[in-house]
Amino acid sequence: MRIDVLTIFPDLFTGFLSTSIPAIAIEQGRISCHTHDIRAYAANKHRKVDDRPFGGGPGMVMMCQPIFDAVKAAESQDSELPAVRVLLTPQGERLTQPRVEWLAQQPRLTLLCGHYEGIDERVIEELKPLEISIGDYVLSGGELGAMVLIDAVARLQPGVLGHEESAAEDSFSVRSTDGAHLLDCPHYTRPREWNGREVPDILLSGDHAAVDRWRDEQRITRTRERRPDLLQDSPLANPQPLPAANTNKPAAQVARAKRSNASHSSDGGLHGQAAPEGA
Ligand code: 9D3
Repeated sequence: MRIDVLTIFPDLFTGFLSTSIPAIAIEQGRISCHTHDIRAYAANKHRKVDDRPFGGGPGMVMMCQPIFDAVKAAESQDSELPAVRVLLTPQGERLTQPRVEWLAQQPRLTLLCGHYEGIDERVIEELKPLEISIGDYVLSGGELGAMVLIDAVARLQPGVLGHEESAAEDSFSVRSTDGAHLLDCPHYTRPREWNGREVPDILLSGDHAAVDRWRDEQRITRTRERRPDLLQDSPLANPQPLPAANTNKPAAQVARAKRSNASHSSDGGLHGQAAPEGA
């Protein structure tokens, strides 16, 4: 997959693209990533890419011409590869894992990062990008959104994750037998006791089937407590009896096992921190 990023802050991408999963995907040749400085396409000699909004109001608006020319210049490279254009914008469709999976299968992405108050609507109409938001909070520009998207698609390219190849096929989380997305179970490593806290006995039992049942139960109860929206129509939303989840055996016998850690808080995983008003 080829990715072109159009931004007025190309430097933001250098550390990101040379680190961790994106760097591995690039080194393996699974993706290539090319940043383009929109400012380099400004037709005026002051390299101005924004102007005051018609109709008045605060802030500046990104001009059509530099953006359009930057997209055309980027896509004229390797032009046999058809590009899916993506505009990162708070007005966009919320990015979800099914959308990430679709994007990860495209041969080429052109990611357009806005800044300032926004982009002149006419160049959006002309380029017809898919408009994507990464969540309901205010960023100062689209660059972090582009990095989120690149990271999410890079790790889905075949061979990028050294382990658990199934992660590339499935989803952002484990799925129960009825298809509901579940949050992950808690994880532990050495030492067996730390700061007076012990690893749950079941994980030290050597009984792999019992461990699998315990992890399923943890996934289900955590999802109920923290993200009930993920269960919406699933029978797992019903607290009892616990379905057998990914096994054919009842999870009930381990459901009330001793809990020596704080993974069953009733505050939505906030660890005692109250959510701000209106959250
Ligand atoms: C406070 C400014 N807002 C006035 C109502 C509008 C606004 C303009 C530009 C808000 C944010 C931005 C810049 N954000 C992005 O370009 C962006 C973004 C985001 O802010 N949140 C979530 N996802 C994304 S993707 C791109």
